[in-house]
Amino acid sequence: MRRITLTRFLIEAQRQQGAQNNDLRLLIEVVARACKAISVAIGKGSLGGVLGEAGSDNVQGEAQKKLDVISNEILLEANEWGGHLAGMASEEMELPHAIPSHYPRGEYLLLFDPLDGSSNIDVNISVGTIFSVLKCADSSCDLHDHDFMQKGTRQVAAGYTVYGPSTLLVLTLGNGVHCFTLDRELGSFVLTRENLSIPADTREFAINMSNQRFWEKPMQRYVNELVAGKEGPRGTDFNMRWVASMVADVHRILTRGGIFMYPLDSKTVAQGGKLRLMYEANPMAFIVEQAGGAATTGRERILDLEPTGLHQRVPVVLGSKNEVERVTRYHQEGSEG
Ligand code: FDP
Repeated sequence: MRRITLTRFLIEAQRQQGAQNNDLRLLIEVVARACKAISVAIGKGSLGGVLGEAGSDNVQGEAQKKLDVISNEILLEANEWGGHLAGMASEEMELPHAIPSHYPRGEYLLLFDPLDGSSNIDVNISVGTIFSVLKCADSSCDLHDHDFMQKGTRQVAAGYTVYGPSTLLVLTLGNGVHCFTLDRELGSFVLTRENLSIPADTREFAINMSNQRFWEKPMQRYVNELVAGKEGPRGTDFNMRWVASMVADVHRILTRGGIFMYPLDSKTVAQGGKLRLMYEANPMAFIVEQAGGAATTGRERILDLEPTGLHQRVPVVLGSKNEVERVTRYHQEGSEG
């Protein structure tokens, strides 16, 4: 079997596009290398002394796990010195992280959620890293939040890793979505699925049902119809899955279809939703659209949102196109009625 490593894949993609962007290739390789180190730390579990609380809160006021802090540091350290970045921003840091002045600066911006689903880490359930790559309009001056606050359509690359039974890297450079599996013995990511495609129809949905009473009416209507199954207006039974790690739930959707929803609810409405736009919703929306799916807030396309804050939160509805369109239609009908 022909083994295509991530490096070979990136070089060949670069050649096909006729572009010589070595910095973008270096960036993706460095992120992938950092994710290998995170995968090793997670894999050690209790033996590595990495489980449990760090004893601090992040910018969102959420308790940080030791592995949140470790993963953040691994990504920062790996990406600082290569000369490919103008700066980084992370869920775990209130302010952007500038490249130290003794290193060269490049034209890219890297945003990441270093350990998504971290409430699952202590129970040995899949977690992941999500990242988004943008270009910096002006890499010569000091970085501010607004340098990162670009629409999702301006992403040049996005990806996530899943640290599960195997470690996977799912990547888009704006030309389809491709999946690499970490060969743990050789330490390299190997292409295992090309051009992932999300079926337009599905009978599987993912949502935290315990929030049902807090949702808006259009979401109540949509989920009630799914739960009513064969006897309801949809005339068919639906199945539900909720891992509570966005990376794992989204990866299932990229593998076999489905719809993932973290809608607006009365508990999170004041902050705009639960999930973060810049390093969760935008990269996942880019990936999902590149695989033929759709991603909205229930009202608007996620990639078209004009960011209002580096750590902004938004409602998220993504996955199989026909279901996402139905949810969005119910919201539009709801606001008309
Ligand atoms: P976590 O807080 O554990 O990092 O990013 C937020 C997130 O996980 C998503 O990965 C996940 O889909 C969601 O929150 C889980 O939310 P619930 O706790 O409401 O189930």
